[in-house]
Amino acid sequence: MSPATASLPTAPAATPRPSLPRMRALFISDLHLGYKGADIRALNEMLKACEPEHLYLVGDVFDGWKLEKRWYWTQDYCDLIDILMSLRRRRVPITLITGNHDEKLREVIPKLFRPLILCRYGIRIEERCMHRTARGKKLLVIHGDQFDGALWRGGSKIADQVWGWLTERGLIPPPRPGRRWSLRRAINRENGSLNERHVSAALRRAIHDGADGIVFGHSHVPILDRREGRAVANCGAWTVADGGMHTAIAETPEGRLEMLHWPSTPRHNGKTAAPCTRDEARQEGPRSETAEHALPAPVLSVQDPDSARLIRYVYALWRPMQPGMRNLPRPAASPADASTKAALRPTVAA
Ligand SMILES: [Mn+2]
Repeated sequence: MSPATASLPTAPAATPRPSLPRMRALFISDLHLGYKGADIRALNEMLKACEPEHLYLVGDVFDGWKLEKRWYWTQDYCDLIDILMSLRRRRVPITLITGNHDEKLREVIPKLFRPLILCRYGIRIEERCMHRTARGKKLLVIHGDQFDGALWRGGSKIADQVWGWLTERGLIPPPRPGRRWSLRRAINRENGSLNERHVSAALRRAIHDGADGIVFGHSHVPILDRREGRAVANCGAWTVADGGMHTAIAETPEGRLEMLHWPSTPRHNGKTAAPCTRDEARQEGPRSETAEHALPAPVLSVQDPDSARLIRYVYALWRPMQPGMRNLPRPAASPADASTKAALRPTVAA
């Protein structure tokens, strides 16, 4: 199984959308909604350009670690939820696999809401699932944080917080213009075997579970390989991309796995979407409570009233401890649904 590359546009914003291959299933992971380095605009462009028969979101869809510290939501996120809702209306099954950054979805109370989310929004939430390909092969779909050692699992959240604090304040300058310091790159440089160990652990899990292959994410390092007769696929990520490319894994109607590449969103200054640079951090000023209130909240809107409800559910799950900008979107036509509000209220206590 050799990784095939989808047609690559040079500038997605300016050129007509490329035609992606028809796909039976699309696997994307590590969207990290709530993290400023998430390039959801590029993801939206790709999702609009393809028509998967089944969509798998393979973990870390929401960056709860960031959201619970400071609520951050953009129009691109709203558009993404609208796209998911439109897929649901076209009866495309959506499976959301939980990851370590949205681990709250694995807790007891959110688990109780899974049937409601499935029934109302068409999104099935699971820790892992088995996808059956057109050739009848079983693919284990799992985020992959389960393969981390206990020590790394405990340390990664602290490392993430320290790293986020430093980068968002622009305290760590990029080593040279146009190239940011990357935790992943540093890990790869310092410990090239870390990723290999992750892949080996994934393969062992696939063998253990009697699967013919495994699709995962978590490390943000895209892989499509065949090991010991089994498919091993890492979807990559939709955060700041090395080389300006995001990736996804697709299953063709014939049951073959392919890696899709999609360019990251070019910014007006030519850079790719990224966390705050030093200058931007300075412009935004200190993140005190008063500063948050002084900023005009961006006006967000969604097309589908269900999208607004779903986003309120996400807000209820990761309601930040500090009061801040609570920019929740309004549906284009906004029928306030009192019954939904009542249904969502219990999760606030979670
Ligand atoms: Mn992860």
